[in-house]
Amino acid sequence: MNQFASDVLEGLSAQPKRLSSKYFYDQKGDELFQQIMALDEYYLTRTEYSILDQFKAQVLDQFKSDNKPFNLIEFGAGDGYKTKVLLRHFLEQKANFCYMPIDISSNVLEQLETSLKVELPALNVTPICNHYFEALEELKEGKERNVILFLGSNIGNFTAEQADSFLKGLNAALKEDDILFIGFDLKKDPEVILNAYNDKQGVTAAFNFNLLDRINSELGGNFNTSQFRHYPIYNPMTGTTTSYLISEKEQTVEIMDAAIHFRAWEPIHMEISQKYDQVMINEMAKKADFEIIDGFTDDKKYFLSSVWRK
Ligand code: AVI
Repeated sequence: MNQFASDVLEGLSAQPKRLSSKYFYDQKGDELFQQIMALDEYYLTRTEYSILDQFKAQVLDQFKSDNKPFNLIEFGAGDGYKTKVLLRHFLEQKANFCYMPIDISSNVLEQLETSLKVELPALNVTPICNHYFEALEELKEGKERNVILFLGSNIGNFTAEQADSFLKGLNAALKEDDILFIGFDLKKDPEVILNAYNDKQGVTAAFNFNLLDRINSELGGNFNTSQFRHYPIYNPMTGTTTSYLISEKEQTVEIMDAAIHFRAWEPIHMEISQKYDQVMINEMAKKADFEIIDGFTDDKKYFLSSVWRK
C-alpha cells in the first residue's frame, strides 16, 4: 500500500475523522489553488505580492549583506508568481545569487524552469528535486549564505507542534548567519478571514471536494461528494481557520477493502490555516533559535513578511 492509501485509511478510521491537506495538490488541486489565489476573497497572495513589490530593495539589502553571494532557496515555489518580483529586481541590481527552487515534484520544477528561461533568461537557476531538509544538508557545506524563502503563509497549514518542529529542523540544517524569509497571514477581522476560505463561487469547496475525488480515482473509493458539505470556521481565540467536510446523512463509503461509516453530520477535518500576531511569531522564532531582524507589512496589516537570521 502506498503512503497516500495508508494515510487516508488511517485518517478516516480515526475519531474524529481527518484527511491531510498535503494531499490536496494533485494536478486538479494545483489548478484549483491557482484559481483560489485569484479570488477577490483570497487576499493572501495579492497582499504578499504587494509587500514584496513595495519592499524588494530592503529585502535585497537584508539578503546580500556586504554584497556576499547567496543561494536563494525556495520551499514550495509553485509557479513563482510572487518570487519573480524579487528575482527581477535582484537581477536589475546585479545581485550575486543563484535561485534554487526545491520541490518533490519534478513536474512543478520543470514548468517553473521553463517559464523562468523565457521571462528571466539571465537568471542563474538550479532546481533541486528533493525533500526540503535533505536538499539543505547538501548546501550546508558551501560558503555562500543560504536564504530560505517560505512564502504564502504555508507555515499556517502545519499544526503548532508541526510548525515548531519544522522550524527547529530548518534551523539545524542552516549555517550561522543564514536567513529565513517567511510569510505569515495575520489575525484580522474574522469575517475577512472566513470569507477567504468560504468564497461565493465555491472554488475553495471544490478544492476540498477534490481530495474525495482523488480518493475515488486513485484508491477506488466511492465517495458521493454531493452528500458532503464544505464548512470552514475561524476561531478568533486561537487564530485557527479549520475546514471540514461534513456528511449530510448516515452513509458508508468503501475505499479499497475498507468500509468507512459516517454518522449523520459527522465531519472530516481537512485543513487548518493558522493566523498569527507578532507575539506568536516572536515566540516561534525564539523556540527555534532564530533572531528576527526585520519585517514588512501592508497598509492594512493583513500579512507579514518576516526576516529571521540563524
Ligand atoms: C497554501 N496555503 C497557505 C493555503 C491557505 O491559505 O491555507 C491553502 C488554502 N486552503 C484553502 N484555501 C487556500
